[in-house]
Amino acid sequence: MEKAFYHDALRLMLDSRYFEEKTEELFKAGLIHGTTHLANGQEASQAGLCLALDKEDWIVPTHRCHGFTVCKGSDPFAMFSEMFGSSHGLAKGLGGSMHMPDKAHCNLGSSAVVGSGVPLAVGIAWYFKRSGINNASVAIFGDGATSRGSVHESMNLSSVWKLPVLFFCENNLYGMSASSSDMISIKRISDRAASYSMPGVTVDGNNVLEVYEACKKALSHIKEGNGPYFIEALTYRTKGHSKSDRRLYRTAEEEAFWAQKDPILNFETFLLGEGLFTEEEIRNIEKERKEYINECAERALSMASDRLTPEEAMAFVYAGEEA
Ligand SMILES: Cc1ncc(C[n+]2csc(CCOP(=O)(O)OP(=O)(O)O)c2C)c(N)n1
Repeated sequence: MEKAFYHDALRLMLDSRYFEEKTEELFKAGLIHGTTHLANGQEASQAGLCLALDKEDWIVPTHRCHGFTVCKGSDPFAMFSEMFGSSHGLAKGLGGSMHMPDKAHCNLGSSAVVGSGVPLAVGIAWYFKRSGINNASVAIFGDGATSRGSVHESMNLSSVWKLPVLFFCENNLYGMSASSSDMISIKRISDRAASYSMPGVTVDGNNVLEVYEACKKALSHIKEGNGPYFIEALTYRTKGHSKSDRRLYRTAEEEAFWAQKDPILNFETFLLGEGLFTEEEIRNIEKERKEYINECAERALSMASDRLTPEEAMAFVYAGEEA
């Protein structure tokens, strides 16, 4: 692997982490309203997946969408703007934290309805197959979503029709306060793939290289016309489910255990251990990315009062598909 690849992997994970840290700060300062779902701790699964995708492969993320959106290439300025409700946002300020579609970066955006993006990803895959386009679509969802009928129906139909879709399950061990071990009848969610005649693997979702390799393999399988593939990335969200969650349902020991599995720290230790980067290079990349994300946030904040007028908003909502 080239040094540039490792650099990209670190850069994407740092951008995602700093984006979440800044978002939390802005919420606490009362500058962003509504709610938000942070994905601190899940950066390896976001970066590993997006590094493996071609530019024209589509993703359909979940309510916890910031990291995937950053890693797929969206401009953090437009993402912060979206959360400020400004017209410079990805949905011109009408969507907020959970709704960040970005057609230019092949990201359909997400919905607050758990599991609802999965059939949409299957729809994109169906379009690809019918049109003879050799791209994949990725349905991203959490462990909680795997108990929803829409996920099972999507897996079944895409397998029957051999559609180019990657089912990417981020198992962060909880659906709100419900532990996946209490809510899901099997130990490895990826075992469900067998019921729908598709390959299913579980990977260390805190190891960016492992996620990347698994996604590369899955995407080759998919693009060779073999139908869907299922990846379960085992990870942990270090923050609460949403901003009001005090995490009373889990222990300090559990959180400490996962803190030492931090995907960024572990990747940096790997880069240093292999002699791929020096300590100074890593600190410089961290500094550069933090400054970049903070600058995007500040610029978005300085223009936060630019809003669509009610007439513009209506015209945008009811615009044709080219809008
Ligand atoms: C259909 C539906 N049911 C319930 C909710 C409330 N809800 C929001 S997020 C969430 C947990 C989802 O857990 P998971 O799919 O594991 O994703 P995570 O939040 O862990 O990323 C629930 C139950 C919802 N938004 N939609």
